[in-house]
Amino acid sequence: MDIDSKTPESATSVTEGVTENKDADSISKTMEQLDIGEPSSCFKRKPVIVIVVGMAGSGKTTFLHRLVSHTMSSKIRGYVMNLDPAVMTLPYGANIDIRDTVRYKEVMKEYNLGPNGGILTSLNLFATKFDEVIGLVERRADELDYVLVDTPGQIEIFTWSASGAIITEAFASTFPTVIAYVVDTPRSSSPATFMSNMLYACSILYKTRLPLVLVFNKTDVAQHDFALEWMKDFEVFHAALDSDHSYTSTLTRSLSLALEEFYENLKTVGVSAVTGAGMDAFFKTVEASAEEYMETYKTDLDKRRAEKHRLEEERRKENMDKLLKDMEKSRGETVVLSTGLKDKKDDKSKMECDENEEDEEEEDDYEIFSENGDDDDVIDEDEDEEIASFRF
Ligand SMILES: Nc1nc2c(ncn2[C@@H]2O[C@H](COP(=O)(O)OP(=O)(O)OP(=O)(O)O)[C@@H](O)[C@H]2O)c(=O)[nH]1
Ligand SMILES: [Mg+2]
Repeated sequence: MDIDSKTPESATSVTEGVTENKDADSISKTMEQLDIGEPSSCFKRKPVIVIVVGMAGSGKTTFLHRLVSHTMSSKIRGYVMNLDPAVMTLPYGANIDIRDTVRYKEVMKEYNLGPNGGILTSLNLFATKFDEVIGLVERRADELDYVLVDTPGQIEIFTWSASGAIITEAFASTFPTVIAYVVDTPRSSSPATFMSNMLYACSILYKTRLPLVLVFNKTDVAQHDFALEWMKDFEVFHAALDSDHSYTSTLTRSLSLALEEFYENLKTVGVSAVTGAGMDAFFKTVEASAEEYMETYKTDLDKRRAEKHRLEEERRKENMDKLLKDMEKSRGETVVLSTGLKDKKDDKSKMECDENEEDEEEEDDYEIFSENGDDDDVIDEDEDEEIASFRF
């Protein structure tokens, strides 16, 4: 499965979908092998990665289209990535499109999955190759200001899946990374919907630990001033809830108090993906967030990595000490290794092969294998076990 990278102009065609990892087990194995825990030795300040997330229909794709147009007209150097395998048509040309690598419908058929399972598995398959994507961006880093990333409509598929976490961390460990959380402003005008949206945004901040910009979209339909007021002054928010005395309303009131600190550190911007209003303000906010990333988040990320590295090192040392102690105890003693009959032939030839090689190297270090203690040449096929003994 190779990752296709294209110029935006040529990016509208979809090539044959390839899903080489046919076995679901191999997906999880490859995921484990994907190493994103190590500190990146070549962290770059540019490009800034902007991951666009938001509830289904909030306008992510339209917003991305608008961002692409804006970058082109303002001579900002952008690179566009689509991570939504289920989108039918894209209004912008993506440089990297998940649909060129994984065919969502075929994945659904092959693994017998529903639509959400299909999107998740497609993303998993793509995540296994994400080091290649990072490599592509790294090679172009000097020519780029921003990498704009569109995500699947079902927000939780990206924000709560292992592959979403892998992709986000892979970006964040190589470049300054900012999350743009798109809010459907007209649909958030009721306090309860607004609260659920804010709780989701908060959970994303909590999970990714990356700078988050709240993008109030569709301001051509409804201005976002009410939201800013609700965030600034909880009494105004409570007043909006006054007529409602249900349990949800009481809970919403309490939650608004709990979210005060979240609101305080949050950057917001009002935009309209349709009219193009607020684009300059958005890029300014992203720049400020990238600065914040370098000052706060990067340091935190490095600290977390260093701590993880230290713990791993400690555990490795502990295990090594244990092993050395065990070896001291068993020095000079003989242990018995037994294997099943089905491995007998292969093991025998492997042992002989190993023996020859080791004989050539250092004969004094250890003495090796004497099968069944005496007769090396005879192989008894009826035996249940073969026994080899060796000495430390
Ligand atoms: N009036 C108005 N409509 C918008 C705006 N942005 C998006 N829309 C409309 O909102 C609908 C959803 O837009 P999309 O861009 O597909 O939203 P999305 O978040 O990518 O959707 P999914 O990927 O399916 O979750 C479309 O009908 C858009 O035309 C906006 O700024 N103003
Ligand atoms: Mg979309």
